[in-house]
Amino acid sequence: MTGEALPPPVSARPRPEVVMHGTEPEPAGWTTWLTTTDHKKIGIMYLFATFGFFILGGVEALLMRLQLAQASSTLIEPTAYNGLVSLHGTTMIFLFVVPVLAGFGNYMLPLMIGARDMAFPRLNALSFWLLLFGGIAFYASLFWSPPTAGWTSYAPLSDDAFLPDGGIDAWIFLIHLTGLSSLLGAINFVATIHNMRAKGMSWGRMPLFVWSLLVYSYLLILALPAIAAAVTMLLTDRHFGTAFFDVTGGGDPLLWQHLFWFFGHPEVYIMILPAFGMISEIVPVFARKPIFGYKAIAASTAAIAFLGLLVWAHHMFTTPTATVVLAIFMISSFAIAVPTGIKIFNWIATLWRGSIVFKTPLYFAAGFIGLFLIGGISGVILAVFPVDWQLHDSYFVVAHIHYVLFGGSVFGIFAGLYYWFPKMSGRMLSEGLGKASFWVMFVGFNLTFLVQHSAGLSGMPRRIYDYPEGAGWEGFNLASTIGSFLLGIGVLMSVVNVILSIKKGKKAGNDPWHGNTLEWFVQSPPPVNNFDVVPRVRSVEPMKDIRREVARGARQTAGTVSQPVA
Ligand code: HEM
Ligand SMILES: [Cu+2]
Repeated sequence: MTGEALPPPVSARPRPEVVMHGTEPEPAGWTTWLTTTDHKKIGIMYLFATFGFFILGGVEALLMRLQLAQASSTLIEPTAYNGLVSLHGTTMIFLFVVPVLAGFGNYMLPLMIGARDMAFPRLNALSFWLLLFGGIAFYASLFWSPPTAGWTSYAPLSDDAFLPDGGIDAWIFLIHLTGLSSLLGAINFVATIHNMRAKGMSWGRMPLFVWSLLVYSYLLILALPAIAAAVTMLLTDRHFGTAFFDVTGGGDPLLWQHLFWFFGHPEVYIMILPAFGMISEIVPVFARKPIFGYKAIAASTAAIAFLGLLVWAHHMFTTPTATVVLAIFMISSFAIAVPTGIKIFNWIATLWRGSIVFKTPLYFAAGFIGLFLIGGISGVILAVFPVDWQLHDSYFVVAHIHYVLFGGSVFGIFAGLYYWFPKMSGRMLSEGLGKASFWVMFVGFNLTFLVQHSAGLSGMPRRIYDYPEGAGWEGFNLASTIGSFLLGIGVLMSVVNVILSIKKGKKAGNDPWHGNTLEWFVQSPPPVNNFDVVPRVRSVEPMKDIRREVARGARQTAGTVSQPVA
């Protein structure tokens, strides 16, 4: 060491502190996980359970891709393929993307708004257990007969006249249980955000991830009743003699499609808005600049949600519908591109001329922006109803959903994972392995799904287990299957990264990224009560204020600060 004087310790300044006496010691052991109402433990359980389902859904996808690698393949039976499509789509949506976002929300929300827990901690635990039991009930059907009507379970195929076995019933059970889980979780998020923000955190100072969670929650509350009603009607059609969807009894299968998509389209925004929120947190931190257009991003989140409730029939362009109605749904779908474009513009403007710090969370965030943009553009193309007449139920649609759901939501989720893992575990994920995982995923993803646009344009229908030689689809499918395994390897590299880093990773400290929001104020991992002292919020970037204040007080450059440790 040279002879330079040590800077005065940060804790030298007296700070007000709440000191508690006679608190119960924290219980330990695995049973605490079963009985916990701590939002952080519940969040961790959400993350582990949903990533488990992600792996299952991924294995199902790879099995389908193996079958489709070559024409006239006989690897997988047709009914088994139908089961795989249905399990895969349902798992990815209801057991992975929607609940994994709830998992991040659970963990981060109270920390980001300066609260000590969610508004209803026990209800929060119930949400998690309902989700887990929904997943278990659904997968139990594998021992009898899995559902085979796709993730949309269209009537009349899903009615008892065509699929009398229990698979559809297991699917209905899953929708009920996970739906209740999401609904209770959403009510909890809304109550927490409305009532439990730190002093000074007005609506205009709320982190953008929190804004997105609020809108996600309202959308769930508005959309879930439609599908809950639909699956209940399907249940009574199947078992109790009603005929809501049965033409022979005076019902109408189109009613299913309306109810399903009145839920289903908002569901895609439920799956993407919180990912948008994560990107809006990550991009400014790694661009070392304030977010460009905070208000526009928050407002566009609400605008997308509102418009998202008005476009459901763009999934029904091929049903008999008056042209004027088709035109209305086409135009309302186009309109969503405006607030979405605003967000993309603002993220790019935030990066523009920033002093960019190239870390893995930013890689995934940048990947997200590019891939989601492609998915958004193919979405606008499909919203032109005469184009949809041509491309409906083709691989073009499969490419589109995967660009928005995987390239969008899942890349966003990985960005969030790399960004917040240090807070949750106290350890850094390996940057080398993280970046390698990103590149393998990025290349694998595009190889898998870019060519599917072409397969769809040359006529390959979706949900087929087999295709003839000479249809001209062999090259696309082989490339896609190779890509999917690359993608699988890329995902696995991140899984390995988590396993290696959770115990052995580099110590993270409280604020490894120099974050803007309050979660970086507490220790990593945070103590049970989160905050001994809740800081007063004076701007959208309270941590920047705190660092500046400490630097001023201690007359030194801003270092990592923390709440006082007892
Ligand atoms: C390893 C990555 C993945 C691969 C290789 C993959 C592959 C596939 C394949 C082969 C299909 C069947 C297409 C058809 O026959 O119509 C499919 C359908 C689907 N996938 Fe994926 N997928 C992956 C990840 C995801 C993710 C992350 C999501 C959602 C977040 C997702 C959502 C869906 C949905 C909703 C369907 C439609 C299911 C249905 O038609 O009922 N996939 N995927
Ligand atoms: Cu839609």
